[in-house]
Amino acid sequence: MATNPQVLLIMGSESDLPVMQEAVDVLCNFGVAYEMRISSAHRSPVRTTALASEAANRGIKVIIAGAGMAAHLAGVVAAKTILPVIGIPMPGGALNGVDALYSTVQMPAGIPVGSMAIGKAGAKNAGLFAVQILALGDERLSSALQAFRAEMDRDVEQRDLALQAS
Ligand code: RP5
Repeated sequence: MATNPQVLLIMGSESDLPVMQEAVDVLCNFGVAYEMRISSAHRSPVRTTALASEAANRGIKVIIAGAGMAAHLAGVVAAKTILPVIGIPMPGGALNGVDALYSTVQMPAGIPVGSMAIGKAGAKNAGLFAVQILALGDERLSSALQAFRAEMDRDVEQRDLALQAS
């Protein structure tokens, strides 16, 4: 477990780990210290609310919450902290993540959750969005994000050049 984590990732179940790993990989690539926990809004509600309400005092700056099905985790976490909470709707279940998307994105007014897309793309963007928030006060992260964007741009150009040459 990292000392002085800046990002707290919470997932509702261990079954969410393969998707959450995408967010972790981004944080690792940008050298952002994180802590990852399993805690469910319905199976372990007391632990979940404690994790959320204690996060700011522990130096956490951003929380990423991933859950599937009737995904109330991000909303419950957001209700217990004023830190920005980024939600990742998990795929799976009978509706393959559409239920989790609606549950995460359709927060009633007053308690915002920044919802990402369903699944791995959403998890990757959650990691990037957390880095962007941290970059507001961190020149190193700001420069690293600029370099990341430039690299994506170069990659698209190279793929296009290869296509034209084929
Ligand atoms: C949610 O229910 C979890 O976030 C997970 O996405 C989904 C299924 O959980 P398991 O039954 O696999 O533990 O709470």
